[in-house]
Amino acid sequence: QGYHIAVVGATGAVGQKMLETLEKKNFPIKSLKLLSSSRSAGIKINFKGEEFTVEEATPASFEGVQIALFSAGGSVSKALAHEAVARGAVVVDNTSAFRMDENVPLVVPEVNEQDIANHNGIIANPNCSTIQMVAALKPIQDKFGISRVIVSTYQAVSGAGNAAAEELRQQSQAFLNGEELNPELLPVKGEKKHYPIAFNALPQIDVFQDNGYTYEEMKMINETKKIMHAPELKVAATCVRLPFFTSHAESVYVEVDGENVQVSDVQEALRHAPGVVLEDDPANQVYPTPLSASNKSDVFVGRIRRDLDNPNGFHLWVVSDNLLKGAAWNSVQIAESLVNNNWLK
Ligand code: 11C
Repeated sequence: QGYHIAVVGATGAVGQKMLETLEKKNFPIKSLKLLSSSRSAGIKINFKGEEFTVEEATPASFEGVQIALFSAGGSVSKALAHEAVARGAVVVDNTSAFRMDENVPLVVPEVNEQDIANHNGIIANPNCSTIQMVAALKPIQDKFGISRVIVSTYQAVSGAGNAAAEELRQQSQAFLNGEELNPELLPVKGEKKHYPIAFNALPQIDVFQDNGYTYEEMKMINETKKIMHAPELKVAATCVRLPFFTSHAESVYVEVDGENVQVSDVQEALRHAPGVVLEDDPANQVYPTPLSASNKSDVFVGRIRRDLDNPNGFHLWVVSDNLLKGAAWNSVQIAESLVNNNWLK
């Protein structure tokens, strides 16, 4: 009973969470291959009490694999995803390699699960900051229609990988000891300049595009329109990295089409939405934070209030674990949907 599964990028921040999630959700597995770049090959990983040795991913690794969960960076996906598909696997890709490809569904199951049915072997998992925002926007779109979204993010360092988390750890200790910080990685590995993340805020996630937006901001803009099937939706984003480890938080401003929509209507729409938990009680200081959302699968929403100038405008605070709903859990949900709907083909 179960499926032949491969996890590509098994030693990375998201790969580790994918394994934890497969185990926790008891995904039906007949065989498991843990794959990576040659750099991490040979590392031993425990899964359900059994020791697995990570192997270097090659085209031949995918013989007999039914579902391959990729999270080893865009270049690995570009090199190997089609090889996996050619050998009969369905790929759930957690990188940006194929997200905007019109032949590749880009899926958050609570929003557009049905798009999975049209896959051609690859299904893309969106960017973490996009996933949590569209999960919160979808119930509002369904009930009232939406025309404009403006988001500012407060993103955890784990979004940039284990090495970025380590950089925050080391710099925090150095800062408190009054030592030099020596930033080497953030905001972007490979960029000319680096800035300290400890006790700081960096308004750059990923590289700048010609229009002045960063790639992270453009991902939020373009992916949101694709997932929500709303090419005309107006979206603007400012993405900021902050010095905490897990969960992204977002201040989301949304304009609804419906007339006379009340805060309680928006709360009601979100209260019953799949994968969303409403934590919105200012009188009792109830709202989500990155720490309260960490290690949980859901998207948490609070601080819902009407704009003071535009009666159709609402402000929301949206928080979710970037490595779980933002990556590993969303990928495993897609795999579950493939299996449960008989969409493996
Ligand atoms: C970050 N959102 O926090 C990014 C990480 O396209 O899947 C996820 C990158 C991606 O740095």
